[in-house]
Amino acid sequence: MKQSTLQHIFRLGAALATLACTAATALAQNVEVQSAWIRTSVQGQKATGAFMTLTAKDGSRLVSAASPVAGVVEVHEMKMEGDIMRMRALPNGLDLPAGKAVALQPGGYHIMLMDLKAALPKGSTVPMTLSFKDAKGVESKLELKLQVAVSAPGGAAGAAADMHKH
Ligand SMILES: [Cu+2]
Repeated sequence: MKQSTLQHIFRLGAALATLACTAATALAQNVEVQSAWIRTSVQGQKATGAFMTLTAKDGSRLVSAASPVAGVVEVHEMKMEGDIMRMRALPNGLDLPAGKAVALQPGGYHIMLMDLKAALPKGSTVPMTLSFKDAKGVESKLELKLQVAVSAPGGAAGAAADMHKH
């Protein structure tokens, strides 16, 4: 009897530790962002793209993005339809399987910024908020500062492309 009570306490302790751990993860961010950048735009240009590699430890979904520099921000995919490269907004967001690096890069998934309010000069930074939803429907946000660049910094796009070879 005494033994089983002890076990019970141990189990409860373990359950509490798990809970505490989950909460810490949510606060510390489940999703890691690497090689983030946004393409430069000139005065009068209405749209540009933001690119990065996202890795969700526990699996998640990028459901939306927002930035003060653009009136509309959407998560897009780009793919060939016949000879034509087309892009479209992902209606359910971008799936981030647990532990898998998902590359957003020119020619593939990207974050589309439209209705740009000003030119984005090279070397400046752009704030962006990413919104994620995990498998349980719990939402979390991530604030980023994206480097404005002409192309992917440090050959990061090449590395990301290698990871996606099948
Ligand atoms: Cu697009």
